[in-house]
Amino acid sequence: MQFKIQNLFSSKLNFLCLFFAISSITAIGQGLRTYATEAGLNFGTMATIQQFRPNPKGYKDTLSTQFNMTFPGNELKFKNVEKERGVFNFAYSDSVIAFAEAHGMKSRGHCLIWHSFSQNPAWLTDRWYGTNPWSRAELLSIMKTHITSVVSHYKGRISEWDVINEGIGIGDGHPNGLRKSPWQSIIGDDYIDSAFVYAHRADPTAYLYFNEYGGEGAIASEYAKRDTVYNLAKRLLARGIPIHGIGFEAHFGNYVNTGAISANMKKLGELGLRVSITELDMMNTTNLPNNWKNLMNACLENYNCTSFVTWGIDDKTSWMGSDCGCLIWDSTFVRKSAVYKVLSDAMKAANPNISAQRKAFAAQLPYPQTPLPKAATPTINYCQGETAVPLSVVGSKLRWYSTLTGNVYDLFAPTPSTKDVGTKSYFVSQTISGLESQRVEIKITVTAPTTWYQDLDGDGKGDQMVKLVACAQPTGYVKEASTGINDISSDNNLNVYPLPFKESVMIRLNNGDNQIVGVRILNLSGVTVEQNDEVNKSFISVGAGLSKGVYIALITTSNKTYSTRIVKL
Ligand code: 9MR
Repeated sequence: MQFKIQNLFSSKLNFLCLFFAISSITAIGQGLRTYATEAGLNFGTMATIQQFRPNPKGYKDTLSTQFNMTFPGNELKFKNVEKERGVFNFAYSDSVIAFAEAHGMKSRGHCLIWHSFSQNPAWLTDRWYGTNPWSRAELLSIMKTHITSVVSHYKGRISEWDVINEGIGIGDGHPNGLRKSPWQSIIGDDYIDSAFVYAHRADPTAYLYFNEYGGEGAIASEYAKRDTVYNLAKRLLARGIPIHGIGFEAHFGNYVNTGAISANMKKLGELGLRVSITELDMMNTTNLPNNWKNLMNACLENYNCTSFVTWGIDDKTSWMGSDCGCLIWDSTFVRKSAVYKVLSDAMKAANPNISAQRKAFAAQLPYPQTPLPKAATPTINYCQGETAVPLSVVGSKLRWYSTLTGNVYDLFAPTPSTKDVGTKSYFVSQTISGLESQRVEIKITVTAPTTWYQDLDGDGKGDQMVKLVACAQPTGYVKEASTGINDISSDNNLNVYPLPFKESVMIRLNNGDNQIVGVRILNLSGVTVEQNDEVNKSFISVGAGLSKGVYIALITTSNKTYSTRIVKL
């Protein structure tokens, strides 16, 4: 060691190198980066190609001494990374990620799926609309390839991904507030589920985010959007989707209600979610440094606020233009002392208990490694035909998300035997508040006796989400009749016993026009035991031998009123 030190001082040049190395270590020691690291916070910024490549005014030094997280702002967007279908270009993003790694910084991945027409390649958008649009299966497969390739390329290296960017469209008329983007319109609402599942599979160590602007809760007129994001996250979590965080873009104006933002962070934390401020810029930074202070404090007081990221370092390359004065460094790359000071002071004063909590929380592995929220218990009942709804597999249970109620039901825990291995249709149904019901046919590939998968892309191999096809039976709602399925009535010639519902369920099919078109008895694995598909009848029956005896279900209909009788022979 002594030898090395002597050698180091042996020339003026080496002495200067050491001097700069020491001063840069000193800068780290006193900069925002250090205070953030002490608070367990990722303090980050995206690196613009315009600044990063030419490296003006020591841009890279500022990046590595003041921030502990950086990533490419634009070059991981679909348009740039997969300009040609299936051909990926990571040239620029690799250089930024390598820079981050060389300087012990973390990275974000921005962004996988975005609706923006101009930010997607022409080969993709050419068939978003028009006479020959992508089919659901095609677009899912494109999405799967894209997400899998990009996330896998950085497996273990990018700590958090914006999986869906700006997927809310308040005013688009979607009942759950989703943006009616081509992704949503062609694939369906479950494009979000699938995107998260694909990303999680490609890198189970990465934290996956839904990134949104205007969902922060900064101003009252955006509370509806804030709540929409919250409700979506809650539903995704309830059905086992691996979502780990919400991105608050935070492109703010002069007024920011940081108290409301903090409350929103807390609420999301109660769902187990992280919050990252992902694209922060604020108008009038020079004159209103307290907006920064208050926002930083909102983050620091919530242990689940794990990243605080600005959308660039300096005003010159800000997407808002230099007149906005939106960032911490001005357009001549001089740091704005007031805002720099309030940020440093806030981080230095961070509550050590919360910082410790944040560090522990941030170290948790992304679920599903951790337990998921418990789902409600289902009631399997009868069917009147409905459109397909998303299902997922949680453990060995089939979990169904009802689009009518927004509820989640764990339907059954099938234990298929070895002979069931292969792709097979199962039927499930759910009564909604006694009036309406949904029924779906699901094709499930059973690869092992206790493992159920969905074949999402038609490649014959199981995926995690369950594929749904439209109900094969006539659809339509019919109000439940005066007598319900559990009603037991007597028949002159027969003894009447309850159907052992614990082991079976009867389904009445109808065409919504006072005609029964089928009746069947299913066991609780959803497998039809017996069925009768006679059409246009006002009286129909089906019998089934179950372990407790032979049962016959009789249904008569008149003027859209159904009578159901269950008899045991
Ligand atoms: O700042 C980004 C700008 O350079 C790009 O031209 C533009 C389109 O890719 O995206 C800007 O960043 C956006 C981000 O990706 C998503 N949220 C809004 C940001 C500002 O428009």
